[in-house]
Formats: sequence, C-alpha cells, structure tokens
Amino acid sequence: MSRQGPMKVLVTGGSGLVGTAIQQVVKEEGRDGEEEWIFLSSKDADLTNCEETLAVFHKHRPTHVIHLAAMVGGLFKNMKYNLDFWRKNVFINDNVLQAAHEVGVVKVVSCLSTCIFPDKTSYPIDETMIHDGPPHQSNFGYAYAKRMIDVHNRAYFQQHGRCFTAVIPTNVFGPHDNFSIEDGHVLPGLIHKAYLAQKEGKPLTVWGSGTPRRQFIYSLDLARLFLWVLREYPEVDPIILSVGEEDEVSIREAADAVVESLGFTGEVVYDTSKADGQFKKTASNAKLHRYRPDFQFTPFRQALKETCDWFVANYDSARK
Ligand code: NAP
Ligand code: GFB
Repeated sequence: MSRQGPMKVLVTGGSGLVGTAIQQVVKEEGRDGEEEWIFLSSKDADLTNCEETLAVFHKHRPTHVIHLAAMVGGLFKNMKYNLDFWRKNVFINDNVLQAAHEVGVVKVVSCLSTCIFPDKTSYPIDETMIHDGPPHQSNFGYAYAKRMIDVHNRAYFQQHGRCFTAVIPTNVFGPHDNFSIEDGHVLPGLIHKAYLAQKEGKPLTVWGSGTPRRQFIYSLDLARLFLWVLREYPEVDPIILSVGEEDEVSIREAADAVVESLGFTGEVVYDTSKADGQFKKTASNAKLHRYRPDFQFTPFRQALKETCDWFVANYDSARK
C-alpha cells in the first residue's frame, strides 16, 4: 500500500487556526526536499462540492492528507446552525475521504473533537466512547457529522485496507484563530472582547456562569502532534490529543487568565442569561502518553500570552 518517493502532503483547511500552525511547524522543521506540503483554503476548492474536491485531488495527487477543512464555530454558532454544521461537514468529509481513496492516498489524518463524545458519560472520556450515547444537544449537528468520520475510517480500512485515521483534540486556541465575538470559541472571543473593553473603558462581559470546564490545547502543540500522527501513528482507531485532566480549567479561570495576559484593568461581569453549553468533556490523554511520554505541552499561561500578543500585533488583519 505504501508509495515510493517523498511524501506529498495535502492539508485541507490549511488556512485556518490549525492549518496555519502546521504551516509554521513545517517551516520551523526545515525538511524541504524530503517532503512536499500543499495547504488548501476554500479558495482552492469548495470541498462541499464533489467535482471540485476530486479536481483538486487529481491536480495535486498527494500521498498523504491532513484533513482539517470543516464548518467550525463556538457554542453560540453551533446552537444557531445545527443543520448547516451537519450537512456541510458530512459533504466535506465524504468528498475528501472518497477523493483521497480514488487518487490512492496512503494515509489520511482527519480531525474530530472532544465535543462529539456522549454528554451523559463517565469521566475521563477515552477513545472507545465515541458512539456510546447522544452528544450535547447544543452541537449535535457538528458532533454527529464528526462521529461519522470514524465510521468512514473503519469502513475504508475494512473494504479497501486504507489507513485513514483521526485525532481528537480538545478546545484549540492560538494565533490566526477566528476572533469573531458572536461565532468564535471562548478564548478568542474573550480576547477580542477584553481588547475592545480596555480601549473603550467598559466592563468585560463573560457569557454564562463561568463554571463549565475545558481542556485547552495550543495550536502549535497540536500541530507538532499532528505531524507525529501523520508520520508514525499506526492505528485506524482515533487518538485523543489533550493536555492532562489536571490541566482542565473553568471558564472563570480562563477569563481571569485572558484579563491578566492582556493587562485588562476594568470590571469583569458575568451574563448568566447566556448559555453555559456542555458542563465538561474531560478527556484522558493516557493513550497519547503511552505513545509519546516525552511530549511537553506549552504551559497554558505562556500559550495564552503568545496568542494575546499575536492578536494585538495583528489586530487589523486578524479574522474577526
Ligand atoms: P478554522 O480556523 O475555522 O479553519 C477552517 C478551515 O476550513 C479554513 O482553512 C477554511 O478555509 C476551511 N474550509 C471551511 N469550509 C470549507 C469548504 N467548504 N471548502 C474548503 N475549505 C473549507 O478551523 P480550525 O479551528 O483550524 O479547525 C480545524 C479542524 O480542527 C476542524 O476539522 C475542526 O473541526 C477541528 N477542531 C477544532 C477545534 C477548535 O477549538 N478550533 C477543536 C477541535 C477540533 P478558508 O480559510 O478559505 O475559509
Ligand atoms: O469555546 P466555546 O464557545 O465552545 O465555549 P464549547 C463555550 C463556553 O464558554 C460556554 C463560555 O460555557 C460559554 O458560556 N463563554 C464565556 C463564552 N464567554 C464566552 C464568549 O465570549 N464566547 C464564547 N464562545 N463562549 C464548542 C462546540 O463547544 O467547542 C464546537 O460547540 C467545537 O462544536 C468546540 O467542537 C471545540 O467548548 O462549549
């Protein structure tokens, strides 16, 4: 099944938060010549469209694929558009995996999320629990679409012997995130809101009660792990990419960290009329630890400071 010659890696969603982090890590590694990398954005092909997807795969004929492209958003965007999250992501995933199969791609690494696990569950969550019960109702469209990638992967292996696998990251953040206040995730949303509140001398409003808990992973750490999975992880079964259970923080602690990183000096208020979403989705990184006991995560405060500094320095061009 393996092809001769250097790896030619196609990254779908190569212009997003995770894709740009992979671009940076690949550049830092400087393995020019040994591997060829192609980073796609939606401008290169609309991957919800079958013909455009096949055309871009035939054009580049990759040996390996990192599949990131997806309709993505925070809690509040998910609550509004469950149907769109389901349909777009199902189309994208079916098109990408079938096109990869048709051009003979040796390995695909797709991207799931810890929000796809059952809402009513025991903790910590592990890789065996994906299909054990319904996901949280706030994002069932996105969650079921992502779960189906695991079905695709097992079926491509069973029927065609393909090594199509997936990683399961927790909440990701970093430079090049979507800092949209309405549609983005909590950390970029809070960074943007605190930046504006400081400038305008207004309070920072955190949505919900602040009690839900999240494990955050820095996009550059995730990118390093993605490269290891692409080159070395041998399983079709997915792997959770997460900091430890002990590194989970409450939304209140995350907001406090944003306040500190940005040097916000105003009042912080909580709008409890806004949804809290899933209370927690505490994931185990025991499998990752077995494979990569050496891997060092960037400390949360340091990663958050780097992200805040990037946002301030790139305010005009940042996605928001
Ligand atoms: P992002 O910053 O929103 O980037 C999304 C990427 O997908 C962009 O490159 C976008 O292209 C591309 N894309 C979207 N719709 C497309 C379409 N119809 N055709 C072609 N390309 C399309 O998202 P991200 O946070 O990097 O997410 C990357 C992956 O990680 C996704 O699979 C996501 O589900 C997963 N994930 C994310 C998180 C998180 O907290 N962010 C957590 C767990 C898992 P344009 O730039 O041209 O729009
Ligand atoms: O990152 P987030 O939107 O998504 O975080 P999830 C939501 C939590 O942060 C809730 C609180 O408890 C919100 O009440 N929060 C406080 C805020 N202030 C803000 C704010 O300004 N913006 C936002 N967005 N939240 C998403 C899923 O869940 O996780 C997606 O809906 C995706 O499908 C992603 O998988 C990783 O962690 O709740």
